Amino acid sequence: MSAASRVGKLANLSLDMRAWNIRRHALRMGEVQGQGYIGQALGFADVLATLYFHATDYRPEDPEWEGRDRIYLSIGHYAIALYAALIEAGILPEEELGTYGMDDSRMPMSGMASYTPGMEITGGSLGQGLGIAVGAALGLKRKGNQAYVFNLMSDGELGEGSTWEAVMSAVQWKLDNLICIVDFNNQQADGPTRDALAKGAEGPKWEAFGWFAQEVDGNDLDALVYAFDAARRLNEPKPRVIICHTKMCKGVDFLEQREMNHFVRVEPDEWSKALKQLEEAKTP
Ligand SMILES: Cc1ncc(C[n+]2csc(CCOP(=O)(O)OP(=O)(O)O)c2C)c(N)n1
Ligand SMILES: [Mg+2]
Repeated sequence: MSAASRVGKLANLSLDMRAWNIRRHALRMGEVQGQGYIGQALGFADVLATLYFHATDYRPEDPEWEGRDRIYLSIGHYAIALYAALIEAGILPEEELGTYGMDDSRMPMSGMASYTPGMEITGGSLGQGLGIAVGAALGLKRKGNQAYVFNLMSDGELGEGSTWEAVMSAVQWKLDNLICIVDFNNQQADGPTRDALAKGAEGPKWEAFGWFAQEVDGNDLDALVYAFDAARRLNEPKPRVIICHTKMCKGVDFLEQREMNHFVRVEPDEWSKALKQLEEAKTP
């Protein structure tokens, strides 16, 4: 089944409604714990909506279907964002979000493959995901499997040497079935990425290594659709990267304005304010 027909089958919702729902699921999960990596989920929601409702093939009723496109969450701390997308995609039930971060929940704070359907790898140690994705993409090619591997990583992971080893390896193996998505939110645990080591334009670095690179506004759904289509359709034997410039906490302005929003704590009375803000921003 194509992505388009699957979306039609589930419900004919637009991508911006999907992104809005992903943000709402994430806020509701955050409220369960009073805190969490909410900023990443709000900022990355448009990318996830495009990924799950435009760019990939999967079967919600059979998450391990051999023909599925693989989505690898290298950034384990973004698990709340992925759970929100998996709920929206029909892979996880919405009722379960009330268990977020609790003992025995299938939604632990850091993503773990053995706990959660649709969580393909156990990420979290920064810089590991792309290497795993390279191995998986090579394996799929050797088996003649047409699926793509999408590796979801952060700008903080650009400071890990293992990332760049994997970047070179992917070129060596001509992995045209590998699409790396970088969430460039210009934020790390202790401050802005641009103050750490990513001073220059990102695309040319990846191109210099031999990748097909695109840089887009990661909160612009039209730009994302175009970039994902271009990445899939490119007829050249090289891996592809989409560097998505996103805004942390997008959609909730009092959270957007916080300077340090790597891990957000929200006061009990602020959750309803955040949900209300999101509601007001919803596109009719
Ligand atoms: C190898 C490794 N070093 C350090 C950490 C601790 N850590 C977890 S998230 C994080 C911030 C990394 O930057 P990024 O992923 O861009 O952060 P965000 O955009 O989510 O604020 C750090 C240092 C880790 N998980 N793995
Ligand atoms: Mg970051």
